[in-house]
Amino acid sequence: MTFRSRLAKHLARVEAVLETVLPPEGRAPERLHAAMRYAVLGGGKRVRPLLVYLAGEVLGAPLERLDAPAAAVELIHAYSLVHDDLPAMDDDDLRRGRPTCHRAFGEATAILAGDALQVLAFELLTTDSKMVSDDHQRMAIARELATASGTAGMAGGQAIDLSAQGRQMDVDTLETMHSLKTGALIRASVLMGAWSADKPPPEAVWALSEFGSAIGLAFQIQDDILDVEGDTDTLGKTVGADSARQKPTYPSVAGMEAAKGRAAELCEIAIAALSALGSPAYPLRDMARYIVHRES
Ligand code: GRG
Repeated sequence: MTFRSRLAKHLARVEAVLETVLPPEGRAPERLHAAMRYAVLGGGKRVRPLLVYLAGEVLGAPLERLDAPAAAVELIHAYSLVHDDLPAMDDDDLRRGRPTCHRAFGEATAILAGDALQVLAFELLTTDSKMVSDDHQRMAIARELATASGTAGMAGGQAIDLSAQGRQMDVDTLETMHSLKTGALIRASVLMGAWSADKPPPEAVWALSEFGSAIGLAFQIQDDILDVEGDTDTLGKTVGADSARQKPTYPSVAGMEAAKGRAAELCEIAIAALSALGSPAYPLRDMARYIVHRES
């Protein structure tokens, strides 16, 4: 199967799973459910769920075991985007090519929608009957997602980001911020796939963790590059928003050439981490290349 057709298959799968796990729009409270569905189902590349499927497949996990972890990580991601776009955070008007959730539904409903998406993710992980049956592995899956979302992950990275606006930052601090804010959830996606396999060998989990850390940071560096060189229509969000807010980004702190060099270097580090996993890991290698070459 080509990489492209594998991605198309997994994309269709996660879209169908998300459609089923979200509350139907006609169920009360209708406006809240409509806002949740708007935030999740309105496009997006689905990079994190794709990584759950691709990493799980490397270690032989059946696809139906990966559905709930894949949907759960996208629910958390969608939640983070809704809250990140709020007036108290980035105050953005455009997301995935249309008005942000608070622009479409109002601020209070957007906050609630984000909150409800977060708990729905964990409800899914604790109730899905098709996930891996080993209790320790199920706990590990929930733990990876929780840790990557909290103060040692997204929320912590966002806190550094908020305090850094308009200030100087060195490259090491910037990399820490990026690894927490964005990288942690991408690494968690890879590990949630790994923990879904039957007794994953510790060396394989370690290799996938290294892979996830490297592509997680590379993903945010490419996001910074696209904030300068991308196109608003292709990206579906406003280009130049980070520079306008005087946010430290890789190009603003280290220069564009260094940003591109570091993204390429991290891609190579990620691919090297996969070497012990052999040819089953080729789709993850292709995913690493996509992450640093994407235009949206
Ligand atoms: C949600 C736990 C939690 C805390 C709230 C708001 C916040 C704290 C953190 C923000 C994290 C955040 C929004 C990071 C940006 C990551 C990023 C590069 C988003 C864009 O991801 P893509 O390109 O978007 O995968 P699509 O639309 O394709 O899904």
